[in-house]
Parts: sequence; C-alpha cells; structure tokens
Amino acid sequence: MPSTEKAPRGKYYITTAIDYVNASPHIGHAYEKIAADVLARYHRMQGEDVFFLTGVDEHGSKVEKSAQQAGKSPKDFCDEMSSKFITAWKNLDISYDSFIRTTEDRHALVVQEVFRRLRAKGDIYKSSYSGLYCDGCEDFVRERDLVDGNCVFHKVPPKTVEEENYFFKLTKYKPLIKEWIEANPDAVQPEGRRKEVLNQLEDPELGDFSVSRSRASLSWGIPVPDDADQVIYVWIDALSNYITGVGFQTDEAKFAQYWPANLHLIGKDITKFHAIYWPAMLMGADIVVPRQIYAHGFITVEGQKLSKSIGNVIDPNSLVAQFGDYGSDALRFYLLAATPFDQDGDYSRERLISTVNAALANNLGNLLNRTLTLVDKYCDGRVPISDPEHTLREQSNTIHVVIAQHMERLEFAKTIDAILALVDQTNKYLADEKPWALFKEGKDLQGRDILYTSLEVIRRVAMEIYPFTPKLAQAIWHQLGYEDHVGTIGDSRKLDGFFDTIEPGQIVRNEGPIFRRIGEDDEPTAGSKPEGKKK
Ligand code: ME8
Repeated sequence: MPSTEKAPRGKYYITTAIDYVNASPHIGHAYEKIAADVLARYHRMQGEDVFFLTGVDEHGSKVEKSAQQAGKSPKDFCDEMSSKFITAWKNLDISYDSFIRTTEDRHALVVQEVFRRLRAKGDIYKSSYSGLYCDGCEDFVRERDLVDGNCVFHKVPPKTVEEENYFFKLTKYKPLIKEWIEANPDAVQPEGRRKEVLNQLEDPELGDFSVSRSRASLSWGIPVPDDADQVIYVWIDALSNYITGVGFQTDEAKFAQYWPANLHLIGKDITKFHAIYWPAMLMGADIVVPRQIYAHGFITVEGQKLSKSIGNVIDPNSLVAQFGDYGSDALRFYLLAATPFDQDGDYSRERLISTVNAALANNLGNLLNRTLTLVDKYCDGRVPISDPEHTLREQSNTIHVVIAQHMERLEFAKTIDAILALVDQTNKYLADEKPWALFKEGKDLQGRDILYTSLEVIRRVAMEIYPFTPKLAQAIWHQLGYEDHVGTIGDSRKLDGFFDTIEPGQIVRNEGPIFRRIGEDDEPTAGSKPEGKKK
C-alpha cells in the first residue's frame, strides 16, 4: 500500500428518507439529498468507509392513486417517476452508493422477514379497526386534529376506514424507546425534535398502530406472509429500506459491516415514524437500532409552502440548468449556507444569485485569481519556496478542527461561514501586505511568503468547501496545479490531506475566473472555461 493510503477509519452509513414517487422531485427532496451528500463526501474525505443510501418509496395508496390518474399501471408509473429522481440526483452530483426502490425483490424479502419476526414474537396481532385515514399522511388521524374536517397538512377530509388489520404492539415498546432516547442524547436530534418525541411518548393516545391494509383497500404493496387478504402497509415497508439497502437477508457480511446506520437524515414531518416506530420495530425484530436520527427543517419557495395548487413546486433540474456549468454547486451552496439545518428555510432566486455571487465569484474567485496572477508574475507560475510559519496558516489549520465540530452537529451554515471568514481574511491580508509592492522593492522573500500563505489557504479552502461545491473545488484544485482527474480532492486515501501543505515548485494553472457571476444575463454564465489567460 502506498504510504499515503491508510486503513479506513471506521464506517459511516448514512441514509435519506425515500421519496414518494407520486409526484416529481422538488426542492425539499433536493435539500435533504444535498445535505446527505455533503456529509457523505465529508466523511469520505476523513478516510471513513462511507455507505450512502437514498432511493424512492414506491408502494402505497398515494402512488397507486397517482398512477391511476396518469392512466398507467403502478409499475410503469413508478419506473417513469423513479427515473426522474435518479436524473435529478445526477444533476445535483449526489454521490450515493446505492439507490433503493421499494418495489425491488430484495426488499420484499426483508419486509416479509421483519413482519414474520414481529408476528412470531406476538408483537403483531390482528384486530378490527375503524378510524379516519389520510392518504396524504399515509396515517390514521384524530378527529380533534382536523381543521374544518380537513387534515391540517393535506387540506382534504380523511376517509373513514373500517377493516380488520394487523397491528403492531407499540405500547410494549414505548418505555424502551423512552429509555433509549434518554440514555442517548444524540439518538434523536436536533434538540427541539428530541423533546417533541419525548412528549409524544407521554401521550396515551400514541398506541398500537396498523401495519397492514386489506387487499380490497390497498393492492399496491407487499403481501403479508401467509395471509393473501392483507397487504403490508407503507411504514413497515418504507422504513425497512434502511436495512435492505445494506444487505439484510441478502448479504450478511455487508450488513454486519454497515449496520447500524450512523445517521438517518429525514425531514421534520416524519420524525415520529423514524424516532418511535422504527426503533420499536427493530427492537421487536432483534435488530440493533440506528445511532442517530436527524430531522431537518422545511424549505419554502419565495416565502410560500410548496404546493401544486400555487404552482411553486420547482423542479430541481430546471434550477440546476438555469445557473449554468456550476448550477448544481450554486444550488447546493445556497441551500445549505442560507439556513441553519435544524430550522425552516426559504429558497429565493434573488437571494441565491446574490449569495453565490458574493461568496463564490467575488470573495473566493477573486482570492484565487489575484493570487495566481501574482504567482505568475513574480514566481514564474510556481508555488514559491517560503518560510513555513505564519499566523494565517495556523488559522487555516485550526479551521479544520472548528469545521469538524460543526459538521459533527450538521451545522452546515456555520461551516460555510467559517470557510468564508478565512477567505475574507486572506483577501484583506493580501490587500494589507501588498506583496506586489514588496517584490518591486526587492523584498522577494517576504513577497513569496505572503503568496505561499495565500496559496496554502486556498488549498485548504478548496478541501473544506469540496463537500458543498465539488465541481468548483475540483476546478480550484486544478488551478492550484494538482492532478486533474476527477475525484482527486475527495480521495479518501489522502487521509492527511487537510494538514499537508502545498508543495513549493508546483506549477499553478492560472486559467482565469473560476466562477463567474451568475444570473446577470440569460446565458448560462458560470463556467470554468479558460478566459483571459495571463501567460
Ligand atoms: O415522507 N422541505 O416521502 P416524501 C424540506 N416516503 N424537506 C422536505 C420538504 C420540504 N418542503 N418536503 C418534503 C415520505 N421533504 C416517505 C418517507 S422514509 C422511510 C419514507 C422531505 O416524498 C420529507 O420530510 O413526502 C422527507 O424527509 C423527504 O422529503 C421525502 O418526503
């Protein structure tokens, strides 16, 4: 093994919610997948053995109904819709390791096994039930939670359902779930959600829940083993994707390698299912519970909730296309920079343009451009030899430690702030120290030291910003003179990368503005095309 390669530093299994395919992907779906991708890339860079699972939730009455409305068979409809999600994630550079579809055969095996285990233990029993069911929530709702007879989330009246179903004995597990959450403060995060879940556990009305539907009311799902009249209802089906995805029942070595998940990343509306139902089901099936469930906030668009009727459900693909070559970096950066991850945030085209232009084109782009122009002019286009110690360099070492703490807590906006503060400071440093004047005065040693420091900061910034804006980081890496094959910067084998320093003598590539301002004309404007090359 070459000396730069080290054994992986442990595993990191991250999942996202699997999206319903009843409609096309939207910015809220994109937000979550981007955040998960940032974490996956970040952990890969730390040398961890990362497995990143995402996918789609294809069963249930919601999808069945949408297929019907589209005049398609559920299978054809799911194929078509799933490919839209796959395209969106490709356009957003989502580097998942596996994309799961709940209609896959490997998944049916798992869902049925979980069901069998719970039934064998007596945790699943049959009982008749009558209640109000909301298709949008894929859940039973309480009369007193309705507003004007409608579900608060979906604004439609729930239907009355009366049938014989299988039920899961959640009541048996409630005390255990409470104990688990109390003993593991990180298990459910952020803090506000953790409190909410602990409160829900105190609610006597949170009782056993239905895990199947009669075939007459739901046919698009996985059959209950040994009961042809019943179909497994969405939540056992959907939640089990997290174990199917790492080989439960099909690849035990892989399952042992990656399970339990380090992080289930989900939106705040499905916290109860993940923080209460899922661990209870796992406990019942004698499977270890996940390490952490993190529920992020919701994204609105120009101040409004995403809604088909308002017509503001923007397709992430069109957003990426709007902003040119770096469209995916722009959207990724903006969504995570603009809002603390535990809070609700807003997408605004105008704010995206101003944030991205200020941070990436002006602040970071200018730092690189000015530095390389000076390196070309005064150092023959090579990284200069210099006295290695300097406070800014020390600071750029410390920043990695600070960022590691923020990333541990999923504080993406703070991470980005820390990176941008370092860039600001380095721009100011160049302006104050005026290396060009030093060279003119014959103070070459000092001039070189300043340029070296700036190059070293840029190298560090490229690495730190890589999980957020992988294309841009790779382009900076290229201009700094590093190997040009894709993936170099995020290569997990370069474990010590953050604390390496840029090599004196390395030939830089001053190929002009790295990230041009976006949104100022109709043409895609951001690009890496060489322009105004100085040499
Ligand atoms: O809930 N902002 O699917 P889904 C941020 N299939 N996140 C949002 C959002 C918004 N405006 N709208 C939705 C489901 N999300 C189930 C999950 S997991 C075993 C099964 C998030 O398509 C939402 O919170 O309704 C969820 O995490 C994900 O997008 C998929 O939502």
